[in-house]
Amino acid sequence: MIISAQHIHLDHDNCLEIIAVKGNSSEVQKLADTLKAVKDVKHGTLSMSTTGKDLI
Ligand code: NI
Repeated sequence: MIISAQHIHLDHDNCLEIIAVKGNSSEVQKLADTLKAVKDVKHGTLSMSTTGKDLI
């Protein structure tokens, strides 16, 4: 479900990872929660959007 990942070195000790994913919202949420729970991950936010295609 991961489409792309960008890795940026903020300083000697900190990296910024920007990961684009595509898929079911509950699975995307689960992936975000899993990544945020990884050791040494200091901060994580999830931003979601939709094409509206599968919305009723
Ligand atoms: Ni790095």
